[in-house]
Amino acid sequence: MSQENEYGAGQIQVLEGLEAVQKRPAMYIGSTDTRGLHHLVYEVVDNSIDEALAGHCDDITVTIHEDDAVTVADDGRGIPVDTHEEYDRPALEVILTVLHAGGKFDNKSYQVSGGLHGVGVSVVNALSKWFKVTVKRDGGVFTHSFEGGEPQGDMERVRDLEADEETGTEITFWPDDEIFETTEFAFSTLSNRLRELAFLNSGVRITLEDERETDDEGQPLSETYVYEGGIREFVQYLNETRTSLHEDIIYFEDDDQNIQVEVAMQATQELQGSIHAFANNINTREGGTHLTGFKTALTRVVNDYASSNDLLSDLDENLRGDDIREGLTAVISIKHPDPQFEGQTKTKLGNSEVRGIVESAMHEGLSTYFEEHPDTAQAIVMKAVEAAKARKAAKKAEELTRRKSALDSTSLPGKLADCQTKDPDEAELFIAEGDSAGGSAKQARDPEFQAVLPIKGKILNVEKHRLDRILENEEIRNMITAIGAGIGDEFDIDEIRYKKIVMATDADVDGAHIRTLMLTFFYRHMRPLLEGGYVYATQPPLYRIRYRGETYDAMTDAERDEIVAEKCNGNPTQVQRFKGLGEMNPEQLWSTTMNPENRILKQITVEDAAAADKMFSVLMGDAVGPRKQFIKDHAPEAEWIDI
Ligand code: 0RA
Repeated sequence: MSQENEYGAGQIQVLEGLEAVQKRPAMYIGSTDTRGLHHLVYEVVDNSIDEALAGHCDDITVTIHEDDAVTVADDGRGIPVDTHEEYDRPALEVILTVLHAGGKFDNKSYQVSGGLHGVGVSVVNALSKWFKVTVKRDGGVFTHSFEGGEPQGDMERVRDLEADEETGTEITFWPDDEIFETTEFAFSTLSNRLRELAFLNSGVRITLEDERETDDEGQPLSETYVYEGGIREFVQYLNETRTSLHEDIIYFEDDDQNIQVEVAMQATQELQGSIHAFANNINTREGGTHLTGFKTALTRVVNDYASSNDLLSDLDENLRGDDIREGLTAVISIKHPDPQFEGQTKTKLGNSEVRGIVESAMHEGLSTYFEEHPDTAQAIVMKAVEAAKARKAAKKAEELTRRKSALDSTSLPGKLADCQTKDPDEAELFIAEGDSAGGSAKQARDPEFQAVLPIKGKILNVEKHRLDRILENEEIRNMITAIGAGIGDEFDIDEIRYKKIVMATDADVDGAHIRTLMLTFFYRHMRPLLEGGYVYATQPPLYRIRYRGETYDAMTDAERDEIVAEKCNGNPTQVQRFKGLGEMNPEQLWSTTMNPENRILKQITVEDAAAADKMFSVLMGDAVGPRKQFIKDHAPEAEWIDI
């Protein structure tokens, strides 16, 4: 067998590797929807962050180009370019064409990011129409390019590295639109994650540029995140819109058995806690051993402090964990050489040794902190005592019975027009704003699988009330009973009666407000609904245009103008403006908003819990300044709230 043939055999193996990814992309990146699309960027950025954590990189730039190609550039050591012995090809090519090859480089064993999407850059290459890489390393500048994962020619050394030039890697890829349902990147999704990464890795400078949006001088929209204070600044940021109970941010760190632990926290006056746990930069939404260790130590230290300072005299029992966590903002971040991720979405940390390590770090750190800052300790205890008292009062007022009746789904609300099917996979619940839209929707629906629940305009702002008050609200009780899966800690996603819960609200400011109130409720008390992707919003058209027996719907003024010009020769028979869902007749409501054949529903997902928490407290909380700023920053898309 000639040398050439051997090389050929190697190539086949390479292609098989990436074909597996192309055949079953979801196995490698979770999904091919917008979430999977954004994971491509995170996958590359994770590699740059690894370089930063190893102390070789402090600047990362992510650029979204006009055609939705993305460039990630870093000043790390650069992907190795020397010959890979096993393959007899440049390591760069092997890393980009062989699954998991990146991990085979022994000197990368420090790697702490990854885990959830630590599948390797080759996966990004496999899922891109084209992929280009430039590496500065070993005294030279090297380039290579790929199409559909296949190398186009050989790696080239294009020039020598200038003496003062830094090493680094620059990757540009264009996601394959035949693989992904959408290839449009969302600035807000990327900015939330990149900001989070900058908080979690203090000192790393991350810039996000969007060339699709330029300012008056033609400069791309650009944001830079760099936080010397790390997760301390994260807590500060989360609390910008909350009223804190003490000035200082409590912070400590520890390193034990090669596991790094960091905790930052600050108590606030709010009712909602905001506790976020990360392992190797991954948001462990399902919690895990680090969170358990944190909670155990928190409850113990606060109770110890309270009893030894005689602060529990009004209370005939100890403080409970959830009393102490009421209104507490905290970020726990651990870095582990071999993290085990478990749970349905692989976002639960499983390593059992971590529990004790975090618990003792937290015990030691917080006890010391309390001794040195008695005012802060006092503020935290007083807030927890207040929460405990409220809890007991609520219990006395037979909160439990009320909760029971609210949960009891044997008696469905009178206002609900239920559907015939009892199969949640098929059943849809339209929650309609106002009695007139509700009435129209009841006539318009297909009663086989569509249920309609009308609710009165503005439901209660749940951000501002404890559960006992929330359950007194009839609209909220109706939603709980109709959905049928309980609420809060007792919410059981397996019991939901509909797998599409559609917020049918008008396309105006009031509609946006009501949507936000509903979303706040779902987010705070039925979060698995959002995490499972069961919540949707209608997107009714604004205009209906008729011309020569045809009808066209337009979502925006611009779309209307386009239709009038292009479809109606500038002379439409009729242009009807829909003011609200309530004004559509049942036929119009069916054809524009409810008929699965041609309606447009927007699925609401929670990509990032910390960002969502922050957004809800900005929009629904007490602080007026930040809310105005938020709406100003996000106008005009503030009308559409994406979490
Ligand atoms: C393999 C080994 C090493 C670094 C990398 C890959 C690497 C990958 C990416 C992707 C984007 N930026 C990157 N930077 C580095 C270790 C290199 C060494 O030991 O010198």
